Amino acid sequence: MADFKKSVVYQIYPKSFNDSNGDGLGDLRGVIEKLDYIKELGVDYIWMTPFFVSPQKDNGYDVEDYYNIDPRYGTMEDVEELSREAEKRGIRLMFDMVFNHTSDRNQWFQKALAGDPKYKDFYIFKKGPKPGVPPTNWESKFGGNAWEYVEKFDEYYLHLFDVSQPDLNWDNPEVRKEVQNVIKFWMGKGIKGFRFDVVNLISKDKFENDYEGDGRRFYTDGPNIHKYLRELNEATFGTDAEIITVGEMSSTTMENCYQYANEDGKELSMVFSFHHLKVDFMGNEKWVIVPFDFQKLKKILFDWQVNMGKHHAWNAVFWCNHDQPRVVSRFGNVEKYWKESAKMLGTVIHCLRGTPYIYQGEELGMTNAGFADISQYKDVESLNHFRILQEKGLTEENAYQILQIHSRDNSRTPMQWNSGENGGFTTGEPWIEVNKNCSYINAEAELQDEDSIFHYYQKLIALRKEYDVIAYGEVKPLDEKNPSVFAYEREYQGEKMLVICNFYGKKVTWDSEKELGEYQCVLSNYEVHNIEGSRIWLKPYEAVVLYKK
Ligand code: TEU
Repeated sequence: MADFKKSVVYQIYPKSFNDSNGDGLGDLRGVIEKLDYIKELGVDYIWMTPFFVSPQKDNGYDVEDYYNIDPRYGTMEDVEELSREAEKRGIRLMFDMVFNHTSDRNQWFQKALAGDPKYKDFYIFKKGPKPGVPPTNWESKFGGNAWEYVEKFDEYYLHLFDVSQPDLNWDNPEVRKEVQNVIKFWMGKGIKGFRFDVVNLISKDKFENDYEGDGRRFYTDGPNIHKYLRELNEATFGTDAEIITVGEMSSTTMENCYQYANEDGKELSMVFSFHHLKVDFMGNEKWVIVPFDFQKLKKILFDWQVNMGKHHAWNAVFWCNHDQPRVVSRFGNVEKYWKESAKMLGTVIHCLRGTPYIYQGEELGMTNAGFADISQYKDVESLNHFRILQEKGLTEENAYQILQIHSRDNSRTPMQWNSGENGGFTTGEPWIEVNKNCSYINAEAELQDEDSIFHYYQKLIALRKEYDVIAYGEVKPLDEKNPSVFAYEREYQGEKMLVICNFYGKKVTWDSEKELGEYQCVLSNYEVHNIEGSRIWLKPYEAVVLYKK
């Protein structure tokens, strides 16, 4: 069985990774060219975000054809070569399956719109209560009402995301069969990992107005969700013990995740949850500026760590992905302690209980784009909210300030390979601007520097392989209320690990309940440590990993 507890996953957003043909868009051959770089880092899996045929309204999360490759990314031969070349380097691929919705260009939806009843039932069409009023007041995750009117039927279809992403009707067994066929097809190509996009939204409950929220309580972790996941598991990936799976769980609960990612293996191997990344939101509202709440961050991460452990369920652990701002800009300090804080943040995540995910460029300490002109933004969610914020009365300047912090484009700027033109990403015109700081934040420079963030991530990954306590140990939060220190203990069969991290730029002393001299320091972002007895003097953003057997 694939030991996903000892594994680390590297996420590639192909559009922004490496362009092999100079058209300004990253592609599959570009990924093949960089496999040695990824191998050097030491990861086990590459999660590839969608590169299937798509009109690219949501950069591939709007799938037109699940069985073919978008020519902008390459060909089926390229996928096969990528898989072979990765395998040679001991790396496996994880493909991204978007099954909550399709693109409106998908032939199923086209047939539905043409009036074919079989395919109309693949989607969620409903009448409104009266003319001009949609079936419910639910909000789309990308802004606006979640229903689109189709005059021909005098009905609306549901789209929890963009209007071009109609939701599939999972209550229809034929939809579930079609989805199974897609997975079987990719299993047939030897793919050993799958990520399921917003998969906890597939079982919709009552179609009622939500007067307290945006509707999510009616479609999140819905009534048949566990049944549908078990069925999918049994019919497809569950037949191959080598396959690992991860479900993206939007606004989920821990109780549901105990089942989604239980070690009994009946549903998925692990889950992404996002509560710890809403600590700079106001409730569920992302389009505001509030400082991040460190106490909340710790509380959420520790609650999940401890409880998922108790219930024998497994987390994916992560700070970054293609929907999140860059973590060093978000929780670190780019101006003064860029390197120290990037390494500290990596330490906090990689020593936790769970499978760590690294998003391309995180291992270099890449930072937010900070775009200041709307023409630089490409993301559908950002473009919608730029308009919506101003409709709500905010000034253009305020709207920019919010986008600069929260836009998904912050993480979608091209990978910074070197200090040359376009950071070495393309010889053409990049589809989205390259961050100017590629002059000093880039892979070439970091590969040459022993003290770089890249080499630190390499050590974090190696540490997980070397010490069973990281992969299999229990987690005990330490000094939970401390205003600046993030500390925890791991324990497994007599092995102990202490992870002590200063989350801020001020020096701080930290007192342990243990004699620290008995431990050996196995990793830190500083060379010298100040430890005496049970006390440690932490420098700005210092992280230390101590070990004892
Ligand atoms: O993301 C789901 C998701 O919940 C986020 O898009 C989130 O709603 C948004 O960032 C809130 O601000 C997945 C994919 O990761 C994302 O890229 C897709 O756009 C989305 O699903 C639709 O497929």
